[in-house]
Amino acid sequence: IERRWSLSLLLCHKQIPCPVLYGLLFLPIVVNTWPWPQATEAAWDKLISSSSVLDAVETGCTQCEIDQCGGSVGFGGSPDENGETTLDAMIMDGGNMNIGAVGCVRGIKNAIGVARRVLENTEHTLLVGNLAKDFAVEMGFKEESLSTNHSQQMYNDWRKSNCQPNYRSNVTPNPKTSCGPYKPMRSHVQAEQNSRANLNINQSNHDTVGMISIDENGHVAAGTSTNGLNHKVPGRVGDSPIPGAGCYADNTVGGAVATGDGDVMMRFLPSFQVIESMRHGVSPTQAIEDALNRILKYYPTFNGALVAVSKDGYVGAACTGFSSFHYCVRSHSHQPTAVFSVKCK
Ligand code: SD4
Repeated sequence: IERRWSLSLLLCHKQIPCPVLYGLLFLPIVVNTWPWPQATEAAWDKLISSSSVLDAVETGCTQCEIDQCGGSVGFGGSPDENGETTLDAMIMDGGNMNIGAVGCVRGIKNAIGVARRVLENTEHTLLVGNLAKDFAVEMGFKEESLSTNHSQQMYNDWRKSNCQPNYRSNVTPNPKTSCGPYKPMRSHVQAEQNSRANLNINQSNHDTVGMISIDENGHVAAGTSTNGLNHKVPGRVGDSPIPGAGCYADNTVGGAVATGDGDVMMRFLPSFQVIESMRHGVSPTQAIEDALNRILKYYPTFNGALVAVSKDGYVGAACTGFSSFHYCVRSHSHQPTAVFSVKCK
């Protein structure tokens, strides 16, 4: 992709402004986090058949929810402290800056579908928990258990290992050795800044599908779907349904999506930062590196990755804390879907 960028720079000519040329070369395009090309292909097929970037993102993320991509998208993954799987998802229209999102939704498999209904059928942005489920049922989605034998087994194993690791701090009994129920400690002890390093958060236990789709006219949509973090505290909502954290889209700039330690990322809104840097002319890769560096100043052991696409279809990615990060690109010049890899800092 970097090579194509330089090539197209060479081809730019006074009579053909560069953005138009890049657009001709790269658009339409679908990009997503992690090596899940079946989701990319599903989104691409939808984009070509419907010309709708929102339909493409919804279809691609739905494919991952069905396939339980990486075990961390869709039903049957990341059981919380009670053994329940809950889902976060968001979809954003970069043409009108409309967003639909659901957080900690229970009992509905197609979280991105419900997010789309929040976008299309309400004036709201984010619905959560049981009441998001009620909304989904009202919209025609089926209520069903999100647990599987596998998620039940993960939960049983975690209980057997004294509920380790977990996300509690400053509680009694000691969360590093005991299961709950917990109560707050009387005297508050400042948690170590890098204590998240002990939580075993890594590539294998948290991957979000984040997807960006841009049509040939430069209409941008972005979306996310995830079941969050293993053994999260019940009620936890991650970065994925938070605008500017999990994803962001703006037709005048492009799209960005994030994956990684969402509790940290949602404190920084990295997807928003990336779009704003790109708005000022920074390349997608540099914009992502800047956003990750800002987080690393406060959380040196943080892990996360972003992939971003400019409105002309120029793709960049960067990551930290994992060994490498893979992402998928589908366009007329990447068929079938190409899986790219970047080494992390
Ligand atoms: C979260 N960011 O809920 C999500 C999970 C994830 O890779 O994996 N991201 O924190």
